[in-house]
Amino acid sequence: MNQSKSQRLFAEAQKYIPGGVNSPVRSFRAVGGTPPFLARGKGSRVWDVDGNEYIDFLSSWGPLVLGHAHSKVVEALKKAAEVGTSFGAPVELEVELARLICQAIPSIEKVRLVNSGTEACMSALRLARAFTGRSKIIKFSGCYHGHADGLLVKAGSGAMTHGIPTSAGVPDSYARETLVADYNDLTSVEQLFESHPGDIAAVIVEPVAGNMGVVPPAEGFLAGLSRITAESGALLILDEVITGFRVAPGGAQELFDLTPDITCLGKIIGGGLPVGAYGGRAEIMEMVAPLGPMYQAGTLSGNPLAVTAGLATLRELQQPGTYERLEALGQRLAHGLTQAFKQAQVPSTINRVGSMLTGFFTGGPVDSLAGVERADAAQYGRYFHAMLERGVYFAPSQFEAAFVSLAHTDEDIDRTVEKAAEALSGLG
Ligand code: KE4
Repeated sequence: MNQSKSQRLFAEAQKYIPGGVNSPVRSFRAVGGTPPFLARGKGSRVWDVDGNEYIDFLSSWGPLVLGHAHSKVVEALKKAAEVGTSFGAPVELEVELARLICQAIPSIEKVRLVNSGTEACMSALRLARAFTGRSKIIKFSGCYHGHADGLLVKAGSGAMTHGIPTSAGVPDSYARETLVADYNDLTSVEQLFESHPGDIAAVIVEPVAGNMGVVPPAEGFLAGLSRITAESGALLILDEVITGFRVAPGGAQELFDLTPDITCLGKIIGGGLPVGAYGGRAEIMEMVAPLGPMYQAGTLSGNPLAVTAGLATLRELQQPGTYERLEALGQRLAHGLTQAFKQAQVPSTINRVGSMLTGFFTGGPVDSLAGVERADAAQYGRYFHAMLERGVYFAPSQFEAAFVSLAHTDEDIDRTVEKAAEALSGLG
């Protein structure tokens, strides 16, 4: 595969940008090789600067549920840009997007737009601490909620129940306020509540884990978190940055019949432009400045261009049949890949919820971080490159999700499965 222009650009990029990328996972460190510099996308396809074409399942890590350069999104953006890009003053579009989110997700009575999923989760945790007056939060190992200091934390050794930083520059004092439980393990949550009575402000969770690869919630896990938080006066925060408007019109909370106290959103609600959001019950959201004492702000929050792309995307998703189509495409891909792995006699587990899925290179079940860690990440890397060379772009890490969009066709899926069978047979 000719990558000469990408290789030249990657060398040039590394002169000016740390690692040559503006987000670490794009660097291909997890799978090796040179990341193709992409030049354009349309529908289910992307092309790199060397002219190589790919069926794209990275989907910009989730936002492009309509596919690339959807005509409705592009046309709306062109019109919006002609009347200005940002005002730093309220505009009608912000009200329309906020109303659409509140109508789609009943647990959200009021919502604040921000610029990223990180900002949404960071603000939600500050809000939970402001509302409860408590300082500790619980997150789950293997879940990711953006790069705010207090969330770059992993479980301390057995004896310690408080977290330790996973990143340089995060003070131990910040990490100590974060407790880490095991995903799909309610006992680990109950133990933390027992060891920190009355001090836990919130539990934040990906209702379908996407950041260790896709790990669905075990039966009763999410309902158990609702019960435990309600009984203890802590808040339940669902991080639906990936699952919001992805797995159902009302997100994972509709799929699993949950009523969280706060929901974080991102990705799809921006349609490929920078939008995040956090929202919840009115009595909680009324803590947020300028109404209440919890401060949060942003120059470009609710930016007219970003909101335009988000509105165009969500309105398209409201067409009848879209979620049935996403489910059918996701099922077709998971089924085909399962057959391909079986035929090649490669141990695998395909985890899927709707149009988000991961093929783990390990026998199943993969229902916890321990299960994920059994996966052969090196073999995944070889498979990833074998697929890239065959014109299929999956996530450049075993521990991420692949996304199907409404732009993918049955032919795209069948071609992908055919290429997977070829790639797997040659893995050795
Ligand atoms: P952003 O700040 O990247 O917009 O959102 C952070 C975030 C929050 N919550 C969840 C569940 C997320 O998945 C993310 C971001 N996801 C990663 C990859 N899964 C984005 C890719 C990247 O970091 O470049």
